[in-house]
Amino acid sequence: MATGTPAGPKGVARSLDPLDLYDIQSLLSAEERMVRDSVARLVDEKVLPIIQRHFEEHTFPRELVGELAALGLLGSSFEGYGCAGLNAVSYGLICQELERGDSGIRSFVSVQSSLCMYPIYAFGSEAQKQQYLPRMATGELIGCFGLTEPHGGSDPGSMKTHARRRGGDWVLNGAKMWITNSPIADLAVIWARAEDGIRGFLVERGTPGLETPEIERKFSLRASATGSIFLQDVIVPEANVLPGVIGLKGPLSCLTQARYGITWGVIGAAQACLRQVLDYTADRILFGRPLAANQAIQIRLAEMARRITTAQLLSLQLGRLKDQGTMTPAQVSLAKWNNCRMALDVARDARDILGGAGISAEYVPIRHALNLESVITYEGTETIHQLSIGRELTGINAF
Ligand code: TGC
Ligand code: FAD
Repeated sequence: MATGTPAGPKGVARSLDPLDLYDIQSLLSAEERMVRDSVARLVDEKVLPIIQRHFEEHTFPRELVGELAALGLLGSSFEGYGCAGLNAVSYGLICQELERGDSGIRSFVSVQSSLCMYPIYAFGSEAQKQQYLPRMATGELIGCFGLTEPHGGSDPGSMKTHARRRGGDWVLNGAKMWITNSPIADLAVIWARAEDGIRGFLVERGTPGLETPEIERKFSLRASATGSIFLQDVIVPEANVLPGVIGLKGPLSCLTQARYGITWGVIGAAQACLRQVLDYTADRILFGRPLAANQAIQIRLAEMARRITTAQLLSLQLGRLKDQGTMTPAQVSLAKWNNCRMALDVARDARDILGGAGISAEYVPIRHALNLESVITYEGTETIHQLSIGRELTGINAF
């Protein structure tokens, strides 16, 4: 947004962009700004007009997949295989703009890019990369990532899903729960315990014994498809095992990629809420003056801007560290915790400032707040990230 915002009701001139008080955009390269602006246009023109209906109807807007792919947003960070080869900050900006639309759309891109294409790119054989990545970049193949199990997602090391060798194949048995995209996925990256440790398996839809029922009655991420995965004597050929990793560090390093994107994404959701309350409180007249003229309201708006600005600086520096190859999981945990908490608090407070209108689908905060209840939980709950930082600070594992 351009600077030089018009004067407020009392005629005080304003020079800063309320959604970018520290002029973060001046720290972006021309290419990063171009990526952000093109995704912002897509969100304004294609996502915002339809997203509320999909949220209400509890449907994933599948019609957007081609649009996301056409802009190069699926696997945008990877080199080759039909991918755009963008840097980490650009990926962050993509997440930010998509989540300004809806967390469900950012979730779709996170899962496709960071949780499905990334393990194939990082740990797959050349044949697996050639077979899957180009078709995932075009959206022809949709992926899902099966790590969480019904007995407790915070502790994936206690995984029960297992893989046994049978001749040249593997036989998978187990259950996964809360899996984004599983009902619509063509390919599932399944993490299962083998004799030598946790391994990743590429399981294609249609494989006998694989079921992916949708989880109904969600009050959050309603424009995203979430399901279970049941595996009963599912036979996977050796060619579909990821050869490059054994152990929990395989799935955890995928989570690091996705959590990084989430730190940016939630900023977009918070910005959408702040934008809405700035407009609303300027127009709504109570006690003979705009709601925005009350000190108590201005303090709440200032608090939102302070927290958004802090989150922007965290994510930008995290992105620069990622681009120079020095980002660590504990740094990601700090930003995932801080930024999700920030966005959820902003969305809840924005909903309150709208009064009764705050519960209406005509306004965005209630949808973002409901979505963010998932975002603060998945990819490691707030507590898990706090304990990760505690472990980094003390050297003591308190999990
Ligand atoms: P721990 O002993 O700490 O680690 C085991 C091995 O993994 C390595 N490691 C990591 N590597 C890369 N990135 C990370 N973030 C890593 N964290 C750990 C570690 O070095 C070790 O390697 P090695 O070689 O020594 O074996 O494992 P732990 O069992 O103590 O667990 C640690 C803990 C609690 C942090 C971990 O289990 C955890 O992160 N739990 C939360 C699980 C979680 O986030 N699940 C998310 C599921 S996917 C999802 O939610 C998708 S939503 C997507 C959407 O819709 O957007
Ligand atoms: P639990 O692990 O049972 O945790 C319950 C509570 O206990 C939490 O508050 C937690 O913080 C707390 N807790 C846990 N351990 C400790 C401790 N040591 N000390 C103190 N408190 C603790 N997973 C996937 O694999 N793939 C996906 O695509 C995916 N998509 C998702 C989409 C949605 C909409 C949702 C809601 C979840 C998704 N998940 C996915 C699962 C998600 O990662 C898990 O929900 C999350 O990791 C938490 O696991 P859990 O729900 O089993 O909670």
